[in-house]
Amino acid sequence: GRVWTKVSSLTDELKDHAVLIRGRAQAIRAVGKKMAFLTVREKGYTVQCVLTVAPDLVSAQMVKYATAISKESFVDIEGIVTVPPEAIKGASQQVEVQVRKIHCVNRAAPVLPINVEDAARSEVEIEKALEAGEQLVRVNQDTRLNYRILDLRTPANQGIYRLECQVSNLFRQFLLNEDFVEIQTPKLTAGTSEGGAAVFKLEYKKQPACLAQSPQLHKQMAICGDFGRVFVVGPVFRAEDSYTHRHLCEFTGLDVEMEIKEHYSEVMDVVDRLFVEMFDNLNQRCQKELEAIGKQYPFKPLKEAGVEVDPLGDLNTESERTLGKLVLEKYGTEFYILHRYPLAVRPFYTMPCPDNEAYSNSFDVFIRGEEIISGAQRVHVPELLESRATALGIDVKTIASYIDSFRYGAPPHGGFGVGLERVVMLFCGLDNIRKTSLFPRDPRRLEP
Ligand code: ATP
Ligand code: AMO
Repeated sequence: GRVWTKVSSLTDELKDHAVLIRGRAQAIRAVGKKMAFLTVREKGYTVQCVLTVAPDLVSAQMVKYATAISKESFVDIEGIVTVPPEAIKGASQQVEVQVRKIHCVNRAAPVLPINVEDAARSEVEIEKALEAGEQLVRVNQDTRLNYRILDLRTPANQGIYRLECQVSNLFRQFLLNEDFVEIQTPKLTAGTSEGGAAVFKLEYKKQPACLAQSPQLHKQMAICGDFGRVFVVGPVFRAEDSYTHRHLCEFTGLDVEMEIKEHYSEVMDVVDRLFVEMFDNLNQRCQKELEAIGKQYPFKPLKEAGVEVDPLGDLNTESERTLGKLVLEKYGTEFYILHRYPLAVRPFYTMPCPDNEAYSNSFDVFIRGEEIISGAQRVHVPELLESRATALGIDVKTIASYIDSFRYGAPPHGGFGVGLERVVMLFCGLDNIRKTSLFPRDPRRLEP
C-alpha cells in the first residue's frame, strides 16, 4: 500500500517531502480561478492545503473541482510540504501542503446541521468574531448533542474523549500494579444499593428488578469470596429526578473494594496515591489533548497537594463550592478529601465511627469544590447490616443474599466509587457533565 502521513505529524521536519494525507475538507476558499485554500482536518488536527494552477502542480479544472467539494467530505491529497514565512491562522499545523492531486473519497451532505469550525470556537473567539461582524452561528448544547457525531469532531472533543480513555486506563494500570483483580458485576439486580428513589425499575422474567445503581453489593461480595482487592469499571444507572450540570442517568463507575487491616485510612491512602499519580500522568501524557480542550474551554491546571480536613455536618452543592474556595486559599490545593461524615447522610452499608456513632468511617473526595469520589469502611457484621438497612427503609428481602454473604466470616473492608465523567469534567474545569459523556443520558435525553 501507499504511505500515509497523519495531519498531526505534518511538521517542518517534512519540509520539501511528498506526502499523502486523508482528512475532511473543513473549509474551502477560492482566490480567483487560479488558486484555492483548503483546510484539511484529521482527528482534530488541521493543515492548510494550497492549490495553485501551475504545470507541476494542479490544473484550473482541478481548482474548480476542489472548490465544489462540500464541507466535511473526505478527501485524499498528494502534495509537497512547505514552510511559509508567517504563522498560519486557523490551522493546528504550521506547514502547508502544495497540492498535486486531490480526490474526494466520500461527500458530506451540502448543508450541515452544525458547522464544525463554528462549534470549535471558544466563547472569547465567538464574541470577537461577532464584534468583527462575522456571520456565525453559536452552537448550543442541545444542538451539539442532537448532532453529536459532528460536534465530536471538534479538537476539544477529540481531546476530551482521548483524555477520558487515559483516565480509565491509568485507573486500571495503577490498581493492577497494586494486586487488585478486575471483576465484572451484574447490571441487572434484584434490589437497590444506594437507597430507593433514584432507580430504574424493570421486569426480569416476571420478577421485579432494577438496573444496578452501583456495583456496591457485588464488589463487597467479591471480598467475601476472598479476592482481597477488586475493582470494576462499568455502567452505573441512576434515575435522577433533577436536571443538573453534574448528574447523568447513566455514567461510568470506577469502583474499588479492598480488605483493610486496621483503619479506613488504608483506603484513603490508595485514593490519594492513585489520583496524584493519575493527574501527574495526565499532565505529562495528554499535553496535546489538554491544550486542545483549553483552547475552546480555557481552564487553569489543577493545584494538588496532600492535606486533611475534618468537617462537621452535611454539605450542599453551594457549601461544597465555598469550602473548595476556602481550602484553595488556605492550603493551596483543589484536590482534597473530607472524612468522618455524619452517619445519617451515608448509605446503610457504611461503618459507624467506633468512638461516636453519629459519625461514620467515610469520606468524599473533591476537585475544585465538587465531589468526584465517595468511599467508606463497610459494615461487615450481618446483624448490624440488617438493622441499618431496615432503619433506612430498605426491604431486606431484596438484598438477602448480600446480607447472608457476611454470615460466613467476612473480613473488615472498605472501598470507594468514582464517576469517570465527573473526574474529566472537573479536571478540565468544564461546566457541564454532558461535555464529558460521549452520548449522555439525562432525565430529558435518551437519544442519540
Ligand atoms: P452527588 O453529590 O454528586 O449527587 P451523590 O450521588 O453521592 O453524588 P449525595 O451525596 O446525596 O449524592 O449529594 C451530595 C450533595 O450534592 C447534596 O448535599 C446536594 O446538595 C447535592 N446534590 C445531590 N443530588 C442533587 C441533585 N439531584 N440536584 C442538585 N444537587 C444535588
Ligand atoms: P456515590 O453515589 O457517591 O457512591 O457515587 C460515586 C461517584 O459517582 C459519581 N456520580 C455520578 N456521576 C454522574 N451522574 C450521577 N448521577 C452520579 N452520581 C454519582 C460521583 C460520585 O462521587 N457505592 C458508592 C461508592 C462507594 O462507597 O464505594 C456510591 O455509589 O463522582
